[in-house]
Amino acid sequence: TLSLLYKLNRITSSTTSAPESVPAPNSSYNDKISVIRQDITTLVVDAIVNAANNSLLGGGGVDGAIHRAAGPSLVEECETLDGCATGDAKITQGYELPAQHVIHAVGPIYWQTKREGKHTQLLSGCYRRSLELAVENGLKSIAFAALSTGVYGYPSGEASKTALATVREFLDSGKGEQLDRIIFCNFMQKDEDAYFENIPNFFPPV
Ligand code: AR6
Repeated sequence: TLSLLYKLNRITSSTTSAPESVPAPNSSYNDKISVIRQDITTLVVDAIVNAANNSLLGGGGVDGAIHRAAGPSLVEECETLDGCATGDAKITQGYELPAQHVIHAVGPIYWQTKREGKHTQLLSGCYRRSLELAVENGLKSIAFAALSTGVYGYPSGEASKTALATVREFLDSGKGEQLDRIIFCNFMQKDEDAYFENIPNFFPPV
C-alpha cells in the first residue's frame, strides 16, 4: 500500500556530485517519485501500468498476475480494444484490483528491436503514452511495472534510465502537473537496484 512507499529525497540524500548532463534539481518533482519493490497488483493507486503484449489478451509475468487479480472482466474489456502497437498503451478499468485502472503498455522485445535501433524509442513511448493516458483520464497516481525487463529481455539498467529520462522529460514539459505520485514498482532486486543507481542522475537530490 502507499504507506510502504518512501520518498526519493531520502533515498538520494547520500549522493554527491552528479554529471554535467543531468537535469537541474527540482524538489517538487522528487516529492512525486517513489521506487518500491512490491507486487503491483496490491497497490492502491489510480492506475497500474501492465507489461502487456500486442494482443492485450493476457500472458505470463506481471500481465498474468494482473489479469488473475482483476478477474475475467478485464480480458472482456481488453477484447474490445483491438490490440495495441509496441511502444503504445491503452487504458481499462481495474475491476477487482485495488487500482482503479490498468494501463496496458506494450514494451519492445529487446533483442529484436535493438537490431533496428528502435528499442529506446519504443520503451520511451510506453512510458510517455502511459503518462499521457493518466493525465487525459484525470488520474493523479500511477505505478509502473518494469516494462520489458522480464521475458522481453531488456537489461534493467538501460530500461531504468529510459524510464527515468522519459518521466523527467514529461514533467519538464509541464504536462504532468496533475500527477502527484509516480511509482516505479519493481519485483526483482536487480530492477530495484538499477533504479537506485540511476535515479540521482534524473531526479537529483535538492
Ligand atoms: N508485480 C510487479 N512486477 C512484476 C510482477 C508483479 N506481480 N510480476 C513480474 N513482475 P514481464 P515483459 C516484473 O516478463 O518483459 C507477458 O507474457 C518482472 O520481474 O512480466 O514486458 C506479456 O503478456 C519484470 O521486471 O514482462 C508479454 O507477452 C517486469 O515485471 C510479455 O510477458 C516485466 O516482466 C512481456 O514481457
